Amino acid sequence: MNKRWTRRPEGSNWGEFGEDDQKGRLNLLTPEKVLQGVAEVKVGKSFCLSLPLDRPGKGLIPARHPPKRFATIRHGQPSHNFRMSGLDPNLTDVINDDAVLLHTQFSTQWDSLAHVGQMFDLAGDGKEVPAFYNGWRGDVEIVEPQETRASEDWARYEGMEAKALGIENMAETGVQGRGVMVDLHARYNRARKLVGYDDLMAAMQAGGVTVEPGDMLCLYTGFADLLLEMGRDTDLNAVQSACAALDGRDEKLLQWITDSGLAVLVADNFAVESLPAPYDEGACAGLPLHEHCLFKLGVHLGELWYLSELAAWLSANGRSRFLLTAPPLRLPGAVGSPVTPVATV
Ligand code: UVW
Repeated sequence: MNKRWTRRPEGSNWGEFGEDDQKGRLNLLTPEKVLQGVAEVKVGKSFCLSLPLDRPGKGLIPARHPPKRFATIRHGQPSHNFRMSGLDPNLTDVINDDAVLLHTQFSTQWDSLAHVGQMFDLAGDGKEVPAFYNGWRGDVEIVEPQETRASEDWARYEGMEAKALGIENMAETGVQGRGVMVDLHARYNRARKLVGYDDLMAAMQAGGVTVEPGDMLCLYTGFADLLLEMGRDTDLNAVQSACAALDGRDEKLLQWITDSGLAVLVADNFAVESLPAPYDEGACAGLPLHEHCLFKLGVHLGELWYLSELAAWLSANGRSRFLLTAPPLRLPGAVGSPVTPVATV
C-alpha cells in the first residue's frame, strides 16, 4: 500500500513514475528526446524566451511584485564601487555586489508541482486534506511559513518550504529536449479566445504541428507582446480580456493533454488557461487546467514566456520544432522559479 494515499484522483497518473516520484512528466525527457531536440538545430540561431524579469510593469496577480535590488554590505559599507584600497592601500579592485528580493512567479516562470494542489481525500476516510501531485501532502511535506516581522506586507511570512515537489526537482533534470510551437496568435490575433480541443487541433493542423510523447509544447498568443508594449503602465483590464487562453473546463482538451504525453506546457500568457476559468456549478477547481496538469499528471506549467521572435522565425521558415533548454533555478524548496529559456533552431 502507498505510504501517502490509498486512492488517487480520477484521471491521474499517480504512482506510474514511481511511488515517490517528484518529477512527473519530466520523466519523459529521455536521452532520445534530447537527441530529437538537438536534431532540430539546423542553423545555430538562439532565442531568449524570457521577458525582462521586471516585466510586466504591474503585477497581474496582486500578490506578486517586481524584483527589488539591494547592495550587499562589506565592512559596514554598501557594495557599490567598494574600493579595496580602503582595506589595503596596495589593492586596486573596485567591487559591486548585490542581492535581489524576487517573487518567483512575477515574470517568466515555471510552476513547480507544489504550486497548485487540491483538497482531496487521500486516505479514503472522508477527510479532505491539501494534496499535491503523487499524493504529496500540503500539511506534511510543504512546511508552514512563520510570521516573522511586518516590514513589508508581502515579505512577512518566512520559511515556507516544499520538502517534496520543490522546483529543484525540475532543475535537476536539466529541462532540455524538443520544443514544439503552436501559433494561436496567427489564428486569433489579439482577440480574446477560449481555446478548447477543437480550436487547438485546428491551429495545429493549420501550422502542420504534431505533438509526440515527451515534447515540450509552447503556445504563442501575443499576450507578452501586449505587456511589453504597455511598458510600466500595465492596463490590467485590457490585458485580462485579450488574446487566446486554454479552456480548462474542456474535458476533451484535458484528455488530449493526458493522451498526447506532452512533457510540459508553456504559454506567453499568465496562467496558460483562462483565468478566471469559465463558471462551473458545484465544488470544482478554480484553475482546472492547473488541477489537471500540476496535480493529476505532474505536467509543469510555464507562464509569461516571451515567444514572439521564435514564433515569427519558425513561421517564416516553415517549422514548428526546436531545441528547448529551460532549467529553473536550482533553489531547494521553492514552489516556482524564474526561468531564462533558450530555444535553438
Ligand atoms: C496562480 O496563482 C493563478 O498561478 P499561476 O501563476 O500558475 O497562473
